[in-house]
Amino acid sequence: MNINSIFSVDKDIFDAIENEKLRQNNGLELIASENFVSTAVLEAAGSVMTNKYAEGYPDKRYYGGCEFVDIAEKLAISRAKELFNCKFVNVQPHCGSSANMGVYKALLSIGDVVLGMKLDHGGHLTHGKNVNFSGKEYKFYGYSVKKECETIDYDNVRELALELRPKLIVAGASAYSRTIDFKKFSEIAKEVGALLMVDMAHIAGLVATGLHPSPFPYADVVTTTTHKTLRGPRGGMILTNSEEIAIKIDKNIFPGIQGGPLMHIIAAKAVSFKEALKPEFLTYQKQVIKNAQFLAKELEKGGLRIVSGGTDNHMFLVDLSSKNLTGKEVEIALGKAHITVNKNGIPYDTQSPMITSGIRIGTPALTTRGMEEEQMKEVAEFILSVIANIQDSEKLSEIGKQVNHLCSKFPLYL
Ligand code: DSN
Repeated sequence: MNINSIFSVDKDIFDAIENEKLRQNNGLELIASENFVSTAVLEAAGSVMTNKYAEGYPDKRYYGGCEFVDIAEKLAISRAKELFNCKFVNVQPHCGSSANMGVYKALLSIGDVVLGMKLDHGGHLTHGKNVNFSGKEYKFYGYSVKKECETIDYDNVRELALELRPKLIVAGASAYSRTIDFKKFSEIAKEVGALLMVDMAHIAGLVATGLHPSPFPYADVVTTTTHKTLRGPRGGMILTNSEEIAIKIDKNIFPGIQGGPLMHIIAAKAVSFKEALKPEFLTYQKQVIKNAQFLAKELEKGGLRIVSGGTDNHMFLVDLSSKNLTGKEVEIALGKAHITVNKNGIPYDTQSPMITSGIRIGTPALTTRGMEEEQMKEVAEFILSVIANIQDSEKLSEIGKQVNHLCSKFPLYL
């Protein structure tokens, strides 16, 4: 048995990991869908459970030797049920896309009509984009946000639903900073005889702590990732209160679309759910929202337009068009100053998705580091200064040093 460390086995990967650790440590991570897991979650994700095949579900496996991975999966399920107050949970989806695929396969037939949020209005690739399996296999139609206030146009959702009679309505977003009215979605779904799926991937941590209204009891089925605001390992999960739907979901995840579950990741999910059940997690999520609202205000004071005028959650979009800048160039310039964001289309964007007029900013990761409003003020100053000096490489590297200094006061994984 080779018990050598990664350092002696594979120096290239060792270096890549160390450099990634340094990058995470030294820079400001503002990607709204990213976070930093605890050492306990990291340990479970890097554990020997990666070695185990466990096709099937707890106590009903196709392999022997599953007694300990069964403990992990049962704990992940029971903790998720407690966290989200629901009856059935499947913790096996490898990611958010497989969770969504599992639901579509369980509830739809190829070619069925589905209504989801337009990607360029804040939706997700798996909510019907034509280049994605969802848009290829099902007839997805997109609902919009209103042009004047950039919030979901529920009248448009209802009109489309009445006209198209979808089998499923998908609520949930990847780039939407306002509270989503799940009750309204469910009223529309009921009116047209559709099922309602909520993809709460971005806001799962807020839902778990009651800071965003829960999709239950309104949704028939809920999907999420586990690594965003929920602060678990990368992965997906499906939740429902309907036994009939749960049975279909289980069959469609395994053996439908996946083989052996990632037991090390399921163990890490269980650890993160235990953490999320603690009172400190509520304090953390409250600070995530406070930081996002404070940062958005500071950027607004500095002359940037915030899409929809602010945020109710962990993220917001910045419209750069009045500065005659694109999301692409600002993402690159911020990167030079060790600030990581992603370019993002804004509603009714005139730029292509590879260029965009906006950037998306989220506070879950910086809040995990312990940063609060005082630091958000500095972060806003850094961002505004990068934008004001976008062509000045020397200034960008000077800001980068200030960023490193701020980060050194909030160390990660040391
Ligand atoms: N969930 C997306 C994001 O918000 O970054 C990626 O698929």
